[in-house]
Amino acid sequence: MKQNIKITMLGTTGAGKTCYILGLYSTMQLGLEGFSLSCQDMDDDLRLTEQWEQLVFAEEGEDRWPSATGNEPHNYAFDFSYGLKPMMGFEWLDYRGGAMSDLSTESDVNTLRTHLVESSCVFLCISGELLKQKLTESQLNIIARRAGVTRMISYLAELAKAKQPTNENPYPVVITITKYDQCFQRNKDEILEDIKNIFRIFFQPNSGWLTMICPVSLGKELAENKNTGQIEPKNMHLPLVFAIYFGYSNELRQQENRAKRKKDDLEILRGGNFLERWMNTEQIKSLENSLNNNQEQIEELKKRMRFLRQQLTNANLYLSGTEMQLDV
Ligand SMILES: Nc1nc2c(ncn2[C@@H]2O[C@H](COP(=O)(O)OP(=O)(O)OP(=O)(O)O)[C@@H](O)[C@H]2O)c(=O)[nH]1
Ligand SMILES: [Mg+2]
Repeated sequence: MKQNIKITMLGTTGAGKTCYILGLYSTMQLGLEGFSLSCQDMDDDLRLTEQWEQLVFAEEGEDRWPSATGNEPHNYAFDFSYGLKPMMGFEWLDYRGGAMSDLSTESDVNTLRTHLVESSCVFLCISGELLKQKLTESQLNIIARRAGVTRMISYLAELAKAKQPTNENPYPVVITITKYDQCFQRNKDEILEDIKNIFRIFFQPNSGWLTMICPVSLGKELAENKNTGQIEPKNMHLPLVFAIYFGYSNELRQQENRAKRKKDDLEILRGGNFLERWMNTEQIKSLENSLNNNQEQIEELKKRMRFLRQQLTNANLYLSGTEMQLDV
């Protein structure tokens, strides 16, 4: 079994992290466009299902919502599948947003930092509640602080040191606008402009961040009344599809490097004189087989990436600030 990739969502307390993972799991548990999600640990399934049912079926009122996450973070491990065939495993940390602005003497702060530095993709969570109106320059600053963007940037600076993103080898980030029902009445392009101004750092030339801006919501009726509105999740799967796409993209790069090394080795072995070639027959054969194997895996990865990419054709994607589309 392949190793799980890790995904971290950064966001302050109340930004909607726990609700996001609940919404993501429950919409994908039954399958969405052929994709599905299952927990690697059955107890996690119970834990998530219970909270979800509370949200959807329990009596209306404040109690339907999960409580704020305590200082014991919970690590979930999921399998992302297509037609029930596992495509990739990933780990998700549900932690209290307060940990983002605590000293590193708190134990959950270190759990979060370790998870983040090992992550293949980061989701930054900003609540639609903060984007209800067009923001002036001075409001932008206040909102950025309220959304914890300054802390996010410190965390990402640490990540950038570990990953060294470049335009050739960019690092994927999803800015998820949670509770989008709260700002739904606004013009989307205007919201995108506000987001780019709040998260300016990701939209700089040559910065090497590949950013997707993605609105998500647990239901549009929540805009009217969050305690009685119907739960009807929107777009929850898209950030995950993006993260899995880049999980594959990393794997593809590794496979391509391996194939290249094998090709070089083969060339040297085949370049020998008759006697040398005869002596290396076995080695040449085994390298050829292993190269074929690599090439099959490369084709399979590309196929999966093309497939995931189809889900993202309407997504708002930017490489170092320039709007772009994915290609394989
Ligand atoms: N209108 C609306 N409200 C939402 C939505 N999702 C979450 N909320 C509200 O936001 C509150 C906080 O969400 P949580 O997911 O608990 O926030 P969190 O980021 O996990 O917070 P901590 O655990 O304290 O870090 C919920 O209790 C809901 O009241 C949504 O899609 N729409
Ligand atoms: Mg929480």
